Amino acid sequence: MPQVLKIRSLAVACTTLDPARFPKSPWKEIAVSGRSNVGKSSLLNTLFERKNFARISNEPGKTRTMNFYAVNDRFYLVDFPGYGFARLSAETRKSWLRIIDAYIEERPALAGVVQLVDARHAPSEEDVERIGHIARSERPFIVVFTKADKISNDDRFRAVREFNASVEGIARIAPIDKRSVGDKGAAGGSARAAAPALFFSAKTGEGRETLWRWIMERIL
Ligand SMILES: Nc1nc2c(ncn2[C@@H]2O[C@H](COP(=O)(O)OP(=O)(O)O)[C@@H](O)[C@H]2O)c(=O)[nH]1
Ligand SMILES: [Mg+2]
Repeated sequence: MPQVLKIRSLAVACTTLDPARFPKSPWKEIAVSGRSNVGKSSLLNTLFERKNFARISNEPGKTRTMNFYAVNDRFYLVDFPGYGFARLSAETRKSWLRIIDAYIEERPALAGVVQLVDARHAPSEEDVERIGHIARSERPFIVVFTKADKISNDDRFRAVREFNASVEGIARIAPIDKRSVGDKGAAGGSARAAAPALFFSAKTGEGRETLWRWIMERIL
């Protein structure tokens, strides 16, 4: 099993929404998707062990481009614009989604998608829409419940249950590390088809190693 990644080099390779300017290198890419304020920048900084590499902000909607982060001169983590930001015009939102959806469907280098949802809340309509699109694309994906330090263990059962209820018929998840949620958290029956999920905290570092492991398996 791949080991947790040691970050030797980290660079912003490209920030753009123009597909013509996406990197031309043959490196694989892992995309990170989630609504504004879900904790995407905090998660990236935790993965990178940097205080403020990806920008953390209380003002949602800051990330307006796709940011390609070159890791160890070997692969890219691709930071999508956060969605669900009310102040965005319908026009802007539509054009973002067109670009992101095309990227998910067509980008040869894309090796997996990390979809973030807030552990405290049921997925939003837009979360469900995004997850549906990712699932239909048949890309490997993982669901990461963010801000896990803010919920109790019992609430983890609820989060997984509620998530699966919200995406029923579209996708299904089962926690990777059953120890963190107990056996009840894992879907029984046709568990083979379930996408992996994990709980993550930028505060405690929970989930960091498991997420790196999943990423490394995709890019090897
Ligand atoms: N308690 C806690 N707060 C978090 C965590 N991750 C993010 N936050 C807070 O949630 C807010 C939004 O985080 P940010 O990373 O900027 O979200 P983004 O808009 O998705 O990039 C900030 O106030 C963060 O401090 C976490 O794991 N635990
Ligand atoms: Mg951000």
